[in-house]
This record gives sequence, C-alpha cells and structure tokens, in this order.
Amino acid sequence: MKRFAASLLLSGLAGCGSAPEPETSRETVHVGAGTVVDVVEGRVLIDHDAIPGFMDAMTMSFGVEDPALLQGLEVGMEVSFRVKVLDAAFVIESIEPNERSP
Ligand SMILES: [Cu+2]
Repeated sequence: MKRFAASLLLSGLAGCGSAPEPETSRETVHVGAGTVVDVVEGRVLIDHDAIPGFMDAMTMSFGVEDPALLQGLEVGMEVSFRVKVLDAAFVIESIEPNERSP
C-alpha cells in the first residue's frame, strides 16, 4: 500500500518535534497546482485548481514547512505543490515552478 508507506515516511521525518505523534494521527498528502498570487511573511498565497478529495479551486494562503521553499517564487508563477495535512492543520512540504512550453 503506497499511501501507507508514504505516511510512515512522513511521520518519521516529522518526528523531531516535541511530543511524538501517535500512529493513529491521520496524515495525508495532496498534490495541487496553481498560480502564485503573493508571497508574504513566510506564507504563499496561491490561486489553486481544485484538489480532488481535499478542496475546491480557490485563492488561499499556505504555510510552508521550510521558509527556504519560498525562495525563487514569484508572483504570477505557475506552480505545482504538495500539501501535507495532519488533522486540521496543513502545510506545503514542496513547491516547484511548472515547466513552461515555449
Ligand atoms: Cu484551498
């Protein structure tokens, strides 16, 4: 089960915080795509397409797991990103500009 294995891996990577998360916590990862609207105060505002099983298309602000992820992002840039969801909280764990065809 691919999803189960990925969940275990992510739990391991996130394990350096305060209290260890019990195995019962529900952590999932969703992949989205959209356009960068703004980058401000460690967050990125994205006009994103619908993310099946997660949320409809909308413009919203995301926190990022590492502030370095915001480097190189520019307003108007089309991006693909991965959102890690743990219980009610979510954070972008990776974000990259899309390749543009000439
Ligand atoms: Cu959204």
